[in-house]
Amino acid sequence: MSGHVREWPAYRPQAIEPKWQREWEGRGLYEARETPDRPEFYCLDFFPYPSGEGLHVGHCRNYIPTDVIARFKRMQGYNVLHPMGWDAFGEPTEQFAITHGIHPRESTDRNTANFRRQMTLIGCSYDWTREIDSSDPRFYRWTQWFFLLLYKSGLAYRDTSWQWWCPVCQTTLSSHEVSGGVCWRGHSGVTKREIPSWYFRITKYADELISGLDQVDWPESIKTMQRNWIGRSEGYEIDFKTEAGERIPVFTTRPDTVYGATFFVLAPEHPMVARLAVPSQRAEVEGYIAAAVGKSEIERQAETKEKSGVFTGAHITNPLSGERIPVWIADYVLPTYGTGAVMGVPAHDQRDYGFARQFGLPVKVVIAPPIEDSKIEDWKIEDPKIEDWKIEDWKIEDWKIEDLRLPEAHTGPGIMVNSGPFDGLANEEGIQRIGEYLEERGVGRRAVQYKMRDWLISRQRYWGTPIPIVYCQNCGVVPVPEEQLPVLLPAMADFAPDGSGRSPLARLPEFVDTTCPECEGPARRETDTMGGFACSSWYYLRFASPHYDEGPFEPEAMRYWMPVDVYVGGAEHAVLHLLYARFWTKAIADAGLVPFREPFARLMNQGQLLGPAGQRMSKSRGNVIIPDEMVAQYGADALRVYEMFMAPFEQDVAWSTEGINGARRFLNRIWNLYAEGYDASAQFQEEDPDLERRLHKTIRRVTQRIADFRFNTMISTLMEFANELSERQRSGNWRSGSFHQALETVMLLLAPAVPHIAEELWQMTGHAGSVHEQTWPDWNEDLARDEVRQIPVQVDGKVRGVVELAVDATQEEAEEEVFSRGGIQQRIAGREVEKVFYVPGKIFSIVTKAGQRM
Ligand code: ANZ
Ligand code: ZN
Repeated sequence: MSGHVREWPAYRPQAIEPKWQREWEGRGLYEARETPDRPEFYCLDFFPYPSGEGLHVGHCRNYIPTDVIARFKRMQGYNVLHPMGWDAFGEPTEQFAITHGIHPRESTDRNTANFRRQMTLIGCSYDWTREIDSSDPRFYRWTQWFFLLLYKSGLAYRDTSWQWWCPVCQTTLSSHEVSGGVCWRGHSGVTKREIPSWYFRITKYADELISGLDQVDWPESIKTMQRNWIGRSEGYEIDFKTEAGERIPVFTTRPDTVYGATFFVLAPEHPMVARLAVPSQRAEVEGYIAAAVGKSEIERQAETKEKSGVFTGAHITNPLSGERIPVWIADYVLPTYGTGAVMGVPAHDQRDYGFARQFGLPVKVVIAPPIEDSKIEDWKIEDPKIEDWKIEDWKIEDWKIEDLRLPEAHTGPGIMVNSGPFDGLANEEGIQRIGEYLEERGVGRRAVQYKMRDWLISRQRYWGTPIPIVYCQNCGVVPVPEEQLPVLLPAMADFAPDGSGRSPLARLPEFVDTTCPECEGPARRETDTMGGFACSSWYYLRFASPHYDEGPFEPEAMRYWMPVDVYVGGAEHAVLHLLYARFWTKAIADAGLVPFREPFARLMNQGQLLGPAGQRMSKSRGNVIIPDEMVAQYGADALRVYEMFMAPFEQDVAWSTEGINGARRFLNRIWNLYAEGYDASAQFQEEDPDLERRLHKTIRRVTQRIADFRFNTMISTLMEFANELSERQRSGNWRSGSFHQALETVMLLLAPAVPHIAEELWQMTGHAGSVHEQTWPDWNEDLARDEVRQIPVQVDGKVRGVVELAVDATQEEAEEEVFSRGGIQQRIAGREVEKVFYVPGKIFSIVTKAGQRM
């Protein structure tokens, strides 16, 4: 083809990419500026722990899309803050250092250098002048400062009680970091130990941590996990009375079942246990307690396991029914929830049911299921009256479980029976009425309970932020004065824990022995360090003014940049980091230091990238693919295209070599388009209105799709348009002003996604400056408007609605449009969709599983 402006070499990303990376870095293109003439945009990745293995292509699914957004926003005229730093303090780093026999300082520096190199390699546009490292004294000085702030605000306190202890990590852990007896690092066998520890009072913010979720644009699944984690329960405390006249309150969410309590259970740790147990039972009770405290909460609460327990020999009186019921001790009742005591209602609570079964205790039905409830059949009450039951028929006080053959507790709604003056009420109403009644009689009150516990921050480990506290014989607990910060982490060659349960720092007298800041007498330093989640709870604030040394952040910079506009990372951080950071922000806001209460306005979680065979990428499976190799073979831009195109952003997907090959072919096609079709000197006479319309639609779609995190369809839009252009080139239909204009614009549209090839083309086609400093193209609404058609939608063969679709809508776009319609969703009504057909321009058809059977 003619029209060459100059000799075009072949597309060789390996030559182009490092050249531009050096050039951009040298020109400070990505340094975040705070100028009043532009709006700001803060685009942040989760704080990575710089592991020794470096990045694999799975991590790139996080860093590439955020890079695209940062570049896109810059071109849209924003001052963009897109920083990177290292979550270098904490357990993973220390463990790596111990296994590899190097000091964590050295491994951290080595690993962060490697991460930085790899991130540059894939074209990330971070502002490296703002790089931070949480293990750097210039950073952790402020982590300590925040500890003191929490301390002064009454949000940090020391407590000695049973803590989770991981025998492998050799440290105490927060209850948040333990699940099913396994610690967050994957070690099983977590037990409990009594070690004095520091806690952060996150429970003070429980309600706001729930309500604040309504103000942020986060995935619903993460919000739900946080709500469940906080676990707010509304209920009542009801006072039962011992023979000696002492009150023991229970916490219940079901006051409507109070007449159904047939026994009473105390947690083994309950303070009343010792006083209640009658002498003949005492030995058995003590034996039971000793066994119970060693078990994990999970073991104790498992619904399946056989219940264990022991009778105290004592009885207690139900304040409403006046019944005397036996008091038991059982480990399924936890000391840390509610009041540590429950009323056992076996007919309506599954755990109580299991307990009653186990020990032959009576079961008393007080909520009768609606007659149409199929369960009634299963109950097999051999009583003809059941057919047309009336409330009177349910006077079954003395029914034993043998008679009733209740196969399980009836936990659903129903009508109250056997409940004195409340008989006949719907149980939901009963909750209200019994609540009022309890309050009137002064034997109960409203109560709210949370599952979430305070956050234990002490770690008996070396590699962390030293807790800035001193213990003095005269003055007690003394915070280290601000001007003495940082309390430096001393160098230590042998920093492995020694099994004593104390921090390795306790072995250094020169660290431990100090003088009291208040009385100047002899004092000892706290030797525990803070868990790594302390650093990640505030690091995002530091990026706004990373070199500021009069405080953790410069107030002006804080107001300018925060909150984070988009925050991107893996879904595994749903509760720990993302909850802790919200808590710190609220505490900092209450101290009057920041004007916002939620740190992350929008959150997105990328899907996992699995190995080629669909398994998790891991060193042990040997299926880890690293970007270095892919970049060497295909180029960073091809890797970027493939990572975005492989699947919707949030979806898990397996790696495919064919896929990255395809991405590379796409870039070759783009390159050739310019090599053969770009003519800067020609004067074009002709117009191509059809191409112009397509161009403006492409601009609109690419713009909207980046903003919506639909990177895969953003790429396919670019591919379709490139095909369109190639098509015209092949048919010789390309010497128009419209074609030329399209080529000019496509370079800009490509720039965020494939920054290197876009820059090279920009330069090859004789433009000045960097393509990344250009303004993002606008579309003309008249030209971009889709020609639409009314398409009937069938569900299981019947037309159930009509949607408006662009004539050139793809199957994917059509599905998106159809399934977002409430009316269609109603028609499907929860049935599983089996197949979907779209006959372009004619009909959209949905076949459901149930529909197929019909
Ligand atoms: C009587 C009852 C009857 C209950 C019934 C439930 C159903 P959530 O929703 O999780 O807050 N409970 C209270 N304190 C406990 C503790 N320390 N250890 C174990 N269980 C405890 O659960 C509240 C219910 O959990 C409470 O309501 C109590 O059992 C139990 F048909 O009281 B319920
Ligand atoms: Zn002192």
